[in-house]
Amino acid sequence: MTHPRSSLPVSTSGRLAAAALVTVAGLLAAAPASSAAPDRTGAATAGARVLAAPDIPIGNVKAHLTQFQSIATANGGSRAHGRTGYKASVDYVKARLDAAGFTTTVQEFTTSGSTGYNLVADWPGGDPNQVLMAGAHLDSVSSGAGINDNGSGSAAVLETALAVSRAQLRPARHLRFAWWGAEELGLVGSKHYVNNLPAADRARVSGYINLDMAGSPNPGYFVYDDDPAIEKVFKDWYAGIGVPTEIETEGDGRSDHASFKNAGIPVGGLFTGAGRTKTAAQAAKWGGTSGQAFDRCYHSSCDTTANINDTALDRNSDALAHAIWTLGTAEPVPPGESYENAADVAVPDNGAAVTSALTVSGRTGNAPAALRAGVDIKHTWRGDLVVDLLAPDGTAYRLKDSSSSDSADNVVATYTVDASAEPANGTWRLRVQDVAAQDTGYVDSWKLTF
Ligand code: DTR
Ligand code: CA
Ligand code: ZN
Ligand code: ZN
Repeated sequence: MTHPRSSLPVSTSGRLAAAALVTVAGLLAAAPASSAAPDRTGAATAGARVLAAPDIPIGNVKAHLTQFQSIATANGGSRAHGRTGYKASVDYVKARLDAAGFTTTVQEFTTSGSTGYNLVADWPGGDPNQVLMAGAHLDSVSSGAGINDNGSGSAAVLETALAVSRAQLRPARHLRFAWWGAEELGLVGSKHYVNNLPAADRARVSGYINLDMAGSPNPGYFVYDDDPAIEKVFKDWYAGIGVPTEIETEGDGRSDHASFKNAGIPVGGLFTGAGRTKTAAQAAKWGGTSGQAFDRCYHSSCDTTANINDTALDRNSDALAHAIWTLGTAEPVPPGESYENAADVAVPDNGAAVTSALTVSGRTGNAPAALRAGVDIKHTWRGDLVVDLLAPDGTAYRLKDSSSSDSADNVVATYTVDASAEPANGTWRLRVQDVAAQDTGYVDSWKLTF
């Protein structure tokens, strides 16, 4: 399919000044949103440059669950607030984070006559005025080990934090991870944290991501419908692996993200379902058993390491890492970032079309509505030539038509194309065909400027 050219070529007399080529490792700041409200999430906007997240090894995540199970077994069967099993859980997570280079803080509070503990871990570096947080409640109910609720979320957040350390990530934003106490008593730990965070520090939190029940045995894939930018990062990630998601509708007020939302902080999160029943339509798209609860062991003694769907937990762990890397490292792309191919490609006289390829990577979102295609084709009687830009999916954008009257030499021009329907990343091609006998030439170079 060929799109009509979106605008006349803006011919240039000389070659464009070659814009600096930026490698994948290069990070460039994200253009702040132009909306009235500050873009506190600083979400990756179209054209922002981010680093790709690593895979989170599900084996590592499950090893944390095994630890939580052992802790519960050794401490009277639960990891509930006020029980020794909860503090032992805090000590386990803290020890892993200290060994990985995090700055950890244990915040104490009292509720229901017992001391509670929040664990907060800061990854050194990043903009202290843009703090991206991810958290999970670490406590269980008193009836069981709480492996899905919420060892799953705690383990996913822990392993993502450890992946940040393994990568020695240097994100644009400051990363902070947290494990909350006494969520089951009414979001007590996270409320305590937010209420005791000075207002200036609260304003520095650009987003909070919550995982509570991330590995339900009969899983659904629910994304919190709160902050649009965080929601989009998760929905796009799941769409990328071909897994449909639903909006989490029962979540409002039901977990620790509510403590942050009530303070005006953008929130998001993931959930695989609790005691509600999976419908037939949901089973059709997600698998599992319709008419059965997403987690039959919700708040029960059978919420053990046997009560986990590995695929769901793996996906949510990877999705969380993707969100942390995407939202944490997104930096703006200065105007004029270009990708160039200067290899000569001969254009056969009155013959088959030839192409020259450019690979774009490390960008997020779609190409801009004003993507600039600069071409330099050496060819006598340029009227012989038809020139198209091919998007990674093969969609053709006509840049230049042939002309029986254009006898001038060479095509040195910059065309502006509305490529906003095309993902930025991928292999773009310039396609050139000589459609009239006599006169020959070659593609000297071409570039795309985002
Ligand atoms: N309140 C959480 C479990 C829970 C139930 N519904 C939602 C929705 C979104 C997140 C969590 C939940 C608990 O029992 O810990
Ligand atoms: Ca994984
Ligand atoms: Zn619970
Ligand atoms: Zn929970």
